[in-house]
Amino acid sequence: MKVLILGGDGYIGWPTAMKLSATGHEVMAVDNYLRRRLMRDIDCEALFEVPNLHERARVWEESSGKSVEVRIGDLDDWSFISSIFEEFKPDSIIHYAEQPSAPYSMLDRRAARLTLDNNLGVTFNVIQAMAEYTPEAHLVKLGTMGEYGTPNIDIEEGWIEIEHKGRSDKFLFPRAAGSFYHTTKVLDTDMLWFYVRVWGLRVTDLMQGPVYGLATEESGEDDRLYSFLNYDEVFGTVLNRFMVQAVAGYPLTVYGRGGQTRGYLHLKDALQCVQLAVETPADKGELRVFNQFVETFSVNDLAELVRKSGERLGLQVEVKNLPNPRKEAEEHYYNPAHTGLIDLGLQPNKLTDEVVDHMMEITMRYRDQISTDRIFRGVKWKK
Ligand code: USQ
Repeated sequence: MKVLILGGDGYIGWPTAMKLSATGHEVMAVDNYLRRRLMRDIDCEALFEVPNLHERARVWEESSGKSVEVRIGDLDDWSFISSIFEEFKPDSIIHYAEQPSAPYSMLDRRAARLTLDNNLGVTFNVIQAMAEYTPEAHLVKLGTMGEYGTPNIDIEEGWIEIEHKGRSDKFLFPRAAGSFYHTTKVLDTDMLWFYVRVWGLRVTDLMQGPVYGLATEESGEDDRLYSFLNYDEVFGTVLNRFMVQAVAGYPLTVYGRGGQTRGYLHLKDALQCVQLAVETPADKGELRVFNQFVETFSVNDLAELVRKSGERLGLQVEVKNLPNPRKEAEEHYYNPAHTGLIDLGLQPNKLTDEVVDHMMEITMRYRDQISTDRIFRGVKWKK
């Protein structure tokens, strides 16, 4: 298949490009380096330097013999995105090209506006380009479990049957996002659903939980092929942050009471899920939704896993409850369905002690590069 990866330089984008090219797909990766620029702008650089996308593609080709075509440009610009679709004519489009950080979207008005313009603008352009150049293609769009929030009922896989006054119908499961970033993903879903209804597009919307991990089968131990490892408060996700904190001897930053529960998955499983979605496309006129995670943990559970791993590796790990800078439930019911991807063949990699220890060992290699003043800056949700 010809697979177009939008946001191909990102934390999941680059590993996806390697994985799908290794599998034999013809891959083009497109990015405008937005994440790199934002990381630089707000002084949140990743733990180690990551070569640019052209360079990564060269290293990958040398090590695997597989090629990834690279294009750099802004997908919010119609002349650029339309030229990409016209040239490459993808069978499948994976859309990761969004500002991915909840705290970034809550920094200030400018950051919120950038998140809104970029995320909605690119999704809109992708829809228009698909309709114009590749109406039979399948769009795999990265959404987030955070679209649902933490309702006091079981979360279904995208859709819910509602019976009301003796009649029933199927609706998108109610959404209640917890940050402005998550809200842009809700708006994406609504926009996609509209164009699926009126233009009959094929779309899979992946509700993904927080991802952890770095090495994949394709990167092996070659750090030139690793993703960004962000440990700062804005771009780092919680488990990656805790591991770096443990290695740096910085008390683990549990926000509030630490009962916040989410569905997590290893980067390798995120790749499996996306590959399964690409290889078994949604039907024409279908908005297919999968809840993409493997197991649920509270923040306290994760802190405890990292603390114990630290003990095994000879590190003294302290855990500290900080006043929560976010507005979120700290104790809540959480039971989301997640059978769709398992039914397609997902083989989950669980967060075992060995997996935590391996990630901690990788992190320890870069101990001298950790700058602890990046770890906490207190981006507040409340005005
Ligand atoms: N948390 C802490 N301490 C920290 C960092 C986070 O207690 O130092 C807590 C947060 O308050 C939250 C949970 O850990 O309750 C997860 O936070 P996170 O920063 O790992 O994840 P989040 O902001 O929700 O965003 C990440 C990705 C985003 C993706 C989302 C999936 O950055 O792109 O959409 O995970 S989900 O959380 O399911 O919406």
